[in-house]
Amino acid sequence: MPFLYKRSFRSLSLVVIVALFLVSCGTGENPLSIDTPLTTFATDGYESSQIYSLFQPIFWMAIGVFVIVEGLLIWSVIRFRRRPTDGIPVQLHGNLPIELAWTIAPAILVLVIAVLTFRTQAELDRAPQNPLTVTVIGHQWWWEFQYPEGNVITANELHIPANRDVVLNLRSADVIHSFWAPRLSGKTDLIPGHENKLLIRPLGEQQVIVRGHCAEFCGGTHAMMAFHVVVQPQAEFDSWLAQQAAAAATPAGVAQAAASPPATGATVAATVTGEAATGDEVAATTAATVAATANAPETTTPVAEPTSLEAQGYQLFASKGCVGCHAITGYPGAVSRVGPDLTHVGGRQHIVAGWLENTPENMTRWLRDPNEVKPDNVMGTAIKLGTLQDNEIAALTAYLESLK
Ligand code: HEC
Ligand SMILES: [Cu+2]
Repeated sequence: MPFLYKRSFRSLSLVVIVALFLVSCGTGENPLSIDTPLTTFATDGYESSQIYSLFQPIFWMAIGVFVIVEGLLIWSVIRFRRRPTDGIPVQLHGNLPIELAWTIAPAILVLVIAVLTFRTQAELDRAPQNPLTVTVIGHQWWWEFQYPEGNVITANELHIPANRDVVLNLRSADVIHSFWAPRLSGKTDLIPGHENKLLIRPLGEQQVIVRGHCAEFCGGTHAMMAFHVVVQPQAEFDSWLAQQAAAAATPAGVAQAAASPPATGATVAATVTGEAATGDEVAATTAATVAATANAPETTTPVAEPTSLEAQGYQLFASKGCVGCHAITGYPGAVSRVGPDLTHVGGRQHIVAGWLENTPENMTRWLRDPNEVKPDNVMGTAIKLGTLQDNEIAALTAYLESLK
């Protein structure tokens, strides 16, 4: 029976492989697939178009090599196949013309590829003209963007002007990440303790939003470390930057006493603005936050009751320990850089590192149970299913969504 057994095993594995393939092609829940595809074949930037025009000749040369080599192979197999009347074929050793040909032809091809590649590399390494500088800090598993020009810090949504050189200073707060927005440029690593630079120049007149993703495995939820790049005409970019530089509005109805909420955990978390939080700080803050959240006594809530949902959310932002990890400019005590800056979170199109569209439903889902959305994430160490009650989630959502 071993023969029969082998055959049925083989057809079974074939069925399994085909089924796995079909499942993998299926409709996995990936909200990002509705966006512009993450592709190098459509270019929205000078660098990506340079890389694409290097790819094209190399691709066609490779196709030529493939067709010639496989064609000769198939032709020889058929033409020189052994017939029943054939005896032992002529025994050869070496053929100088053929050996010269298959040494020199590839050498010429490799030389051509090298020249084209060096030309493209020189173009990618060109000196920037009047660049905008943005510092990009990779965190497990989200992106921080700092604009020294406008004194602005934001997260997961990089805004840059079109038709202008942009220099990205790439840093990491923890492990190695890689910045990859293929429609704009190739990828470059973010390495702890070292600053890499990436020059990009988006092209076009209209606003475009392109996707990006971390392209270096960086731990548990690397697969959900996405971002978006919003390319805008310079004037629109300028007004965006000015708007981001403004402090967050304090909701109407916040009682006078709440204007200076208790700085829960913020003392531990207070990191120098502009510096990335280190892993140790994250741990320290997490501990502090958990402690602060646990023993935040009722007395820390202000005397007067806040009148609106936003105002309640404003207050909960301190009393629930959010200030231990998040900065909001204009919110007393909210200066920590462990998590994304939330000063204008309501104006972002996505939350949770490009993963969820920024809707009240998704914000609610995130605050109810961060671990359900994104396993292993740092916020999930402090905020778990049940940490926040439904009415608290509603208030926090209203407050955060009001921060345009
Ligand atoms: C232990 C630190 C910590 C605490 C406490 C914390 N967060 Fe977070 N938060 C994070 C981190 C880290 C992220 C990024 C998660 C990711 O995408 O991997 C995040 C993400 C977010 C985001 C999404 C931001 C964006 O643009 O993607 C929101 C909104 C948010 N937190 C709100 C809150 C609120 C409200 C609280 C209080 C109830 C809170 N957080 C408490 C660390 C924390
Ligand atoms: Cu990463």
